[in-house]
Amino acid sequence: MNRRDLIRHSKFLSLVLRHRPQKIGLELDSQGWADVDHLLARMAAHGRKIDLPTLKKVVAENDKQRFIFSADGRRIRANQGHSIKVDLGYDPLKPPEFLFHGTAERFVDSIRDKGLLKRRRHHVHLSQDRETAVKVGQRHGRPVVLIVQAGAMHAAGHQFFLSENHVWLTDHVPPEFLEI
Ligand code: HQG
Repeated sequence: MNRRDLIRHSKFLSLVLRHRPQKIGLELDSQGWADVDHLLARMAAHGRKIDLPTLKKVVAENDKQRFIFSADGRRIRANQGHSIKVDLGYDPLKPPEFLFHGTAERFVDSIRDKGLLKRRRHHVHLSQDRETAVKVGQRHGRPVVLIVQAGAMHAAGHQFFLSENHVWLTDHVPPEFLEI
């Protein structure tokens, strides 16, 4: 499978496992898991037929490890990034002193005013390294990297979670904890 196909399959999985399972009549449980056989059947029924080895390859080679199989290999879910309501079950964790958020220049004034909002996702997404934040920001336009005073936020009672694929998640970053 070439890189283009990998990306195409990954985008489709992101769509149905994070945002619109109903597009193919897929059922997710309350923690966001889909039965693998059911997923493959629903994909096939909607002109997106792939076999199990291909699905495994898409999961294993995904650049951000966006998806994970359950220990028994029978279920699959997205590690983060959902807009539909799911309970990922991550435990609150003490974050590093500083985390990074990549955004676009045109959002900065509003962020300075309101802080970082999760908008359509479940959480605000933060990274442990600046390089990742630059890439995330580039998706939206001219990138700007903001430094989040995560340690101070945590000390003030804000909860943080770490996804399976190492994305830090929190509900809202008030402007006073941002270095812009
Ligand atoms: C911005 C991708 C104006 C925020 C990435 C961002 C990440 C505000 C955009 C993950 C704002 C939301 C998440 C405010 C926040 N005023 N704009 N007050 N507060 N924003 O895509 O963080 O490839 O929902 O800065 O790599 O960019 O999908 O969030 O620019 O890990 O796996 O509103 O999604 O991962 O955009 O990206 P998004 P994000 P995947």
